Amino acid sequence: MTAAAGAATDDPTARGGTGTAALGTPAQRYRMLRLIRGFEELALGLVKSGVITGGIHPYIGQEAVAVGVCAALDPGDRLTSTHRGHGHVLARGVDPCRLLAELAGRVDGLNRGRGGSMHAADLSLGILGANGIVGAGAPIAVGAAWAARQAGDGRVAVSFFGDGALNQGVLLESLNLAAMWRLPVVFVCENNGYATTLPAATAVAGTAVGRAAAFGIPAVTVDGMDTEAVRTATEEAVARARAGGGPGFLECRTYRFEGHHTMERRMKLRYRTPEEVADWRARDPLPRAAAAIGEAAATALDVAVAADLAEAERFALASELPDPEGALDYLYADGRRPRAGATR
Ligand SMILES: Cc1ncc(C[n+]2csc(CCOP(=O)(O)OP(=O)(O)O)c2C)c(N)n1
Ligand SMILES: [Mg+2]
Repeated sequence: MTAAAGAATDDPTARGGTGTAALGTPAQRYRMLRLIRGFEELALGLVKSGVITGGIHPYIGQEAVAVGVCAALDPGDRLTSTHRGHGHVLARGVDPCRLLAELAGRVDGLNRGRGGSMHAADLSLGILGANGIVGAGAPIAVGAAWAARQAGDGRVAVSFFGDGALNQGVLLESLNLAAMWRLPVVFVCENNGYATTLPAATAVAGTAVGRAAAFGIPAVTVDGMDTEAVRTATEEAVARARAGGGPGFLECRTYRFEGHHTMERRMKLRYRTPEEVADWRARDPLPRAAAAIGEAAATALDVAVAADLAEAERFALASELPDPEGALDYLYADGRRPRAGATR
């Protein structure tokens, strides 16, 4: 990473957005797993120190899903993300400098510091947005898949969502339309067992894959702690969708090692046993991916990632906070400003 950091710029593409992440080799995939893990650890520290305000939903533990899915995509493909979306957008190629600046609300952030943790978007990378509304990315991905079909451009859309979205009506509507119109969309359910503190076991009647099967959509359950298993399953679904075979559905069984969000520690919630957390930590996707490339290669990549993250922190902290006078800028795509008083 070499770009000069810190100068306030009105050009959100001044840094990053240069292309989707290279995830073609096991080493590249390990590097991305490590980058996401390290990014989240860095962000957790910056929440604690007050640099990032408002909290975040850490993706730690679920990295294999983002990396496995994004490794199976082409540069023109599109995706929609969730409230727990840092891993998705990094795996797609977003520059960690600009994502960290976004989390810290800085002018050089991916979205000029106006989106924050839950609304990262980069159309140049096909990222149609993280989303604070559970399930709300699914119809957007279906729309993107329909647009691709109309254009005949062979693009596929991916919709990431959690087990909490399985009971949202909009997800079922999205599955139905995608199946009826045989749209090139892959639904990726990250089943981490909980929606906030609510166990999926007590909230989801039937199963995740059963919902897809009810609409005639081919669905598989995958070990979401295994990057290669996720990648292989995604490749199959993507190939079928691209060839006109319609939508696919993956349930990736995974786990978040941290709390639902960064406020959770202070709330002293007890909805998971230490044994359960330890069992899942023993299935951490990083050591498995490191073993595949060897210790020396993994250590070298750890060092390279640490340098990238140090640069990201420097970049984010050097960037300025936006001028409050401009709070209403960029609300409309055509550059209009809302009339005075319109926000009251
Ligand atoms: C429509 C809607 N309902 C409720 C919420 C509040 N909420 C935020 S995250 C969350 C849990 C989501 O669980 P899941 O989809 O399993 O994702 P995870 O947090 O486990 O990654 C809820 C209920 C919301 N953001 N949107
Ligand atoms: Mg969940």
